[in-house]
Amino acid sequence: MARVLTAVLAAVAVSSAFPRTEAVLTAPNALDLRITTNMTSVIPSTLYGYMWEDINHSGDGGLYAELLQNRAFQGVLPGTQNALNAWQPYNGARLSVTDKTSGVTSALPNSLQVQFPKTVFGPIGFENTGYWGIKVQAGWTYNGSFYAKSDTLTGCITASLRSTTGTTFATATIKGISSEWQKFTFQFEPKTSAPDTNNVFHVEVNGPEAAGQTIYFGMFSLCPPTYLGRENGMRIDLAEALASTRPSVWRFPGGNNLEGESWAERWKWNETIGPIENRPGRVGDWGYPNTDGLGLLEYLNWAEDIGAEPILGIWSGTSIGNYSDLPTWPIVPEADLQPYIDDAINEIEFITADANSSEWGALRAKYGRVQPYQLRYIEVGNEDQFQPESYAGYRWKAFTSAIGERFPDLQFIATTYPSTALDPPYMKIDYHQYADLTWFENAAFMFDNYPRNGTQYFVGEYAVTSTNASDYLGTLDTGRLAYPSLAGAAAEAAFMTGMERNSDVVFASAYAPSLQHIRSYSWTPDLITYDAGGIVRSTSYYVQQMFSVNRGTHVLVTTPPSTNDTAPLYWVASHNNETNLVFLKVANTGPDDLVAYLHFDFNVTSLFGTAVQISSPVLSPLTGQFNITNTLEEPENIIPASSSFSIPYPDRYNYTFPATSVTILAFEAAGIGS
Ligand SMILES: *[C@@H]1O[C@H](CO)[C@@H](O)[C@H](O)[C@H]1NC(C)=O
Ligand SMILES: *[C@@H]1O[C@H](CO)[C@@H](O)[C@H](O)[C@H]1NC(C)=O
Ligand SMILES: *[C@@H]1O[C@H](CO)[C@@H](O)[C@H](O)[C@H]1NC(C)=O
Ligand SMILES: *[C@@H]1O[C@H](CO)[C@@H](O)[C@H](O)[C@H]1NC(C)=O
Ligand SMILES: *[C@@H]1O[C@H](CO)[C@@H](O)[C@H](O)[C@H]1NC(C)=O
Ligand SMILES: *[C@@H]1O[C@H](CO)[C@@H](O)[C@H](O)[C@H]1NC(C)=O
Ligand SMILES: *[C@@H]1O[C@H](CO)[C@@H](O)[C@H](O)[C@H]1NC(C)=O
Ligand SMILES: *[C@@H]1O[C@H](CO)[C@@H](O)[C@H](O)[C@H]1NC(C)=O
Ligand SMILES: *[C@@H]1O[C@H](CO)[C@@H](O)[C@H](O)[C@H]1NC(C)=O
Ligand SMILES: *[C@@H]1O[C@H](CO)[C@@H](O)[C@H](O)[C@H]1NC(C)=O
Ligand SMILES: *[C@@H]1O[C@H](CO)[C@@H](O)[C@H](O)[C@H]1NC(C)=O
Ligand SMILES: CC(=O)N[C@H]1CO[C@H](CO)[C@@H](O)[C@@H]1O
Repeated sequence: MARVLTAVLAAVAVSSAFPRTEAVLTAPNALDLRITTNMTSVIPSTLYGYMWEDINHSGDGGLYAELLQNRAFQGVLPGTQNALNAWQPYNGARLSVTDKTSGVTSALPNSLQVQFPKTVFGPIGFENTGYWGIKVQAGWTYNGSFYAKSDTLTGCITASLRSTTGTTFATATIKGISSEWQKFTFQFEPKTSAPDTNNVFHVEVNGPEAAGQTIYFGMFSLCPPTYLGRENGMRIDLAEALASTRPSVWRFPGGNNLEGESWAERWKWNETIGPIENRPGRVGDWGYPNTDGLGLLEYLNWAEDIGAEPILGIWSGTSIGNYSDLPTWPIVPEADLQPYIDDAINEIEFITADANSSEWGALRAKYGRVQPYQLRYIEVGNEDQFQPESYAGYRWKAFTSAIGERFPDLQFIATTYPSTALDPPYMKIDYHQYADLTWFENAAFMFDNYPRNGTQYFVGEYAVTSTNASDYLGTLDTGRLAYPSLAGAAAEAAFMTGMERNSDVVFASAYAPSLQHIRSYSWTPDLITYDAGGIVRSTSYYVQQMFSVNRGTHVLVTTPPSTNDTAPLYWVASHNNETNLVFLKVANTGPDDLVAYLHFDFNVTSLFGTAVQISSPVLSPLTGQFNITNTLEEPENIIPASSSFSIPYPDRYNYTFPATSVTILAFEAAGIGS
């Protein structure tokens, strides 16, 4: 079919400040769009959510509330300068990381050795610079702790929160140090907020008393109030931002960060549980050590707290170490796979087994969680299309058959390309896509003709990454986006209308990655960007939130259906049978305002409808306003605007969708689904 509708789909002048071209003004027609009462698929409750791994300090230095970087000297080489990352001496103390004295626990062999010169004037000590700063907030209670020992020094230690220019916000005195490791705890309650994040955690002793002596320190922690007050919990602003999109799936723990650089460095669930002193941490896949303070139970609790269902990734026998050496990437041979399968079975048992009848369930109870967690989905590996032969050859079968035999109610998600046949056939597949805008717009229809044969998609990672189709994973110079743009978010929304319309085939989705620390990142763009002090929600964030929060239970048929021919308008209509709300979600990815004459096969029963929308306040393609982004400096360039509009006729309404916008209309209706 030719692009018939494009001819009749054009802009209508609306009273707005938007400048427009003559070509647009001469095309007066609009789209006639009927929303019918016919329902197609039931929308699964799992449709929208997140993919999670510790990347760009999304975990350590991000969602995990811990404020001290390199708090326990995990994943570093003793004696090196790098091992002192984020630590600095104060007034001439000599710092080094050592494993020559016994560590706090066997999991944490490294300690901070602090040596004082023979002659010292004034206080002396060291500081931690946090994750590129520390937020000091009046009214917050900061829980602090560290381990210390010294063979000779018995005087008191002063810990404080202070600015880099010497203002002290809170202080605590620690007494009773001895030659054995002891844990010291304290609290900071600053009375004033610091004006910026140029603050440090400062530790000092009396110089003349300490002169010539040595103290060892280990496992520091400084924790502000957390989301829902959970101990060892989440940073409140980031947690609230994610929670307020009401995600319903949480895929974790990776991603490449599940796989490890080598087999030995893979994410090991059993080393992320229990007291933080028992967690060795690991060299993560994204350029920095992981503390694993954010471990299996923290993730499961978090998912439960925000009402998201976990999708648990299990290690499937490959690591990414020799990425560039493809296809000689190391793979566990079939004969050696059993221990890794057993490990996954133990992990699932730890999560789901009764506390009284299972060794692993009992361990979970010991760590504070008696009740088993809900778990339905197991994802076998990550992006195994890079090793399809062994995945199809034996890995998929080995994991799914052994785990399936033990846990018959679990559903498995495969991670090869959809074109790879697997034995047994996969019924769910994780599909990833990072691409330019045009790809996402075209892909708004990719699921429309997918066979309804029981196989379902999890669109487990996706984002518009670039304005440049031929270099969508390139650098910022070649079109890679630093932050999600308005145009990119509109293209993602176009794609999401296709996912929702076909949510009998697409049972879940996850934008990725979620978070980046602006001072240390590698993958752009991300949904939320932050520094030690604040966060910025991106245009893509708002699209995720708008789509997720405004959820129907059933897809409604529209005529014409959203197709290539109606581009650049993309839409999906749905009905929620609990609230009787009808939703119309529309992306306009084009440079012109477009009108739709809406007709309803039902009666709108509310006098008012509501609209939530992101669009550009100023429309100027020449200056690239479609590329407009929210940044830490300008976090509110694009924020959703809500409005209500009266619906004078129960069965029709005209609505103008602005250029490069995403809009969700909602109104109450009678006579659907009865
Ligand atoms: C709605 O469903 C009825 C009954 O199945 C069918 O006759 C009609 O063509 C459908 N309308 C649309 C717009 O799909
Ligand atoms: C801080 O410590 C207090 C007292 O021990 C405790 O009640 C509270 O839960 C802790 N807060 C966090 C976020 O761990
Ligand atoms: C990568 O390859 C090199 C040599 O080719 C090998 O020494 C190394 O162990 C490999 N790394 C991993 C993680 O397998
Ligand atoms: C975790 O399990 C692995 C086996 O997969 C084992 O080698 C390792 O020792 C265990 N670690 C701990 C701390 O129990
Ligand atoms: C587990 O056993 C304890 C006593 O040992 C009992 O109080 C508790 O009810 C049991 N829990 C379950 C879930 O069976
Ligand atoms: C939509 O149009 C684009 C560009 O013409 C094409 O590549 C794509 O296959 C079309 N999609 C569908 C579902 O027809
Ligand atoms: C469903 O169809 C797709 C596409 O042809 C195919 O890849 C998949 O294996 C099919 N699923 C089943 C269960 O036959
Ligand atoms: C709404 O639809 C769902 C899915 O079909 C169904 O399970 C539920 O019972 C319906 N609720 C009402 C109030 O009709
Ligand atoms: C809408 O309301 C009118 C007037 O009350 C009524 O005649 C008509 O049947 C209703 N239509 C539907 C689809 O319920
Ligand atoms: C967005 O920016 C890219 C790269 O600077 C440019 O090629 C493109 O034309 C811009 N798009 C719009 C709509 O301004
Ligand atoms: C929508 O606009 C068209 C064209 O201006 C007009 O004929 C129609 O009455 C309008 N419909 C409503 C519900 O305002
Ligand atoms: C790929 C990668 O590791 N990117 C950056 C993530 O953050 C670290 C700093 O902790 C950077 O060094 C990496 O380049």
